[in-house]
Amino acid sequence: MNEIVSITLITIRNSLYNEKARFALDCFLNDIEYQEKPYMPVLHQFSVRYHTHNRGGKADRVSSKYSTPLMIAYFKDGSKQLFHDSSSILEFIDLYNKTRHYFKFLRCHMKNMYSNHEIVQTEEFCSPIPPPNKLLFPNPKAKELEKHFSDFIGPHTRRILYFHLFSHKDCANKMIEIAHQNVSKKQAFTFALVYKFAQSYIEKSLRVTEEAMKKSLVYVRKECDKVEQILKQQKEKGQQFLASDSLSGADISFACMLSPVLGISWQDGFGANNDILKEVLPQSVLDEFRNREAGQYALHLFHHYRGKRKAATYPHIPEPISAVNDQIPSKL
Ligand SMILES: N[C@@H](CCC(=O)N[C@@H](CS)C(=O)NCC(=O)O)C(=O)O
Repeated sequence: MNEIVSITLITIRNSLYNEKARFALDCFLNDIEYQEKPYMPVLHQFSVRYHTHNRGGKADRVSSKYSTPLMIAYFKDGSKQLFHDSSSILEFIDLYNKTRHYFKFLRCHMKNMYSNHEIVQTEEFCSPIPPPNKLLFPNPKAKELEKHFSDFIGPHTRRILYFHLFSHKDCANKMIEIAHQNVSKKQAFTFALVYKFAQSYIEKSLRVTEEAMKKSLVYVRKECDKVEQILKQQKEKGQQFLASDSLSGADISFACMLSPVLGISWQDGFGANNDILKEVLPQSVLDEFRNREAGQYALHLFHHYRGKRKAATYPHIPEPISAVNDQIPSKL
């Protein structure tokens, strides 16, 4: 098996889709170090173009062909593979884990077959497929929900957040401050020169208008209703998560896609410093989503399952604190 030796992740540091990739890497591939190269919007394009020889990936409904996350996996045989989309990153992690488990299973059996010692029954020995709690996609439902949340919640929560950020009276300073908290000094200074262009690019490409934002709010509310319904059905089956009895890609995707309207930051477990976003989102939005069951569920996932970053990142972001807020039940 061609093993991964290292991973580079090109990100827009504060983005929800990038957090989805980090969350999955930190939880499901935490024995492999990855280096994050964080960018601010617009400046990310230089890095994506550089690593893809200007070709980029594939544009989709919600992003351009130069979008992030871009993951580069370097293998033992010297080859590398590029992944241009958060869902394909999650699929790859899942496939990689299944493959290496299968190889361990084979090795284990061979060892037992050819040794005179007593048979050792390890976890790998029992089945060629890893246990469901080691899988991002333990069943087709997990995959379906993961994609659904990415396509139908992410674009709306992102628009809501950008609308409030751009209409804030101190928008310019807030944007520059976010840059100083999340990317290198040099990049933050460059961003200060281009933030106006970044703003109008984002406004146009993501249709950040008041009318669209209001519609987005309605969509997100409906999606939260659906999630609450799923959680209820899962509880009736005795399962605590959205697609199975353990954390899956569906849960990670939901938590990350809802995160912009929760004003989530690293104190909550998020892998970037988003403190300022809490200041720009209206209290009514924060209260609404943080207090409803779907929001509590997303916060619960960040607090208890986000996992720790293995690789050192630059600039340094403190480790997520899993301090449990009184309002968040430890078990839902
Ligand atoms: N389908 C993509 C969407 C990613 C996406 O929208 N990324 C945004 C950041 S939130 C981005 O990089 N936008 C810049 C661009 O499209 O050039 C995925 O899931 O990876």
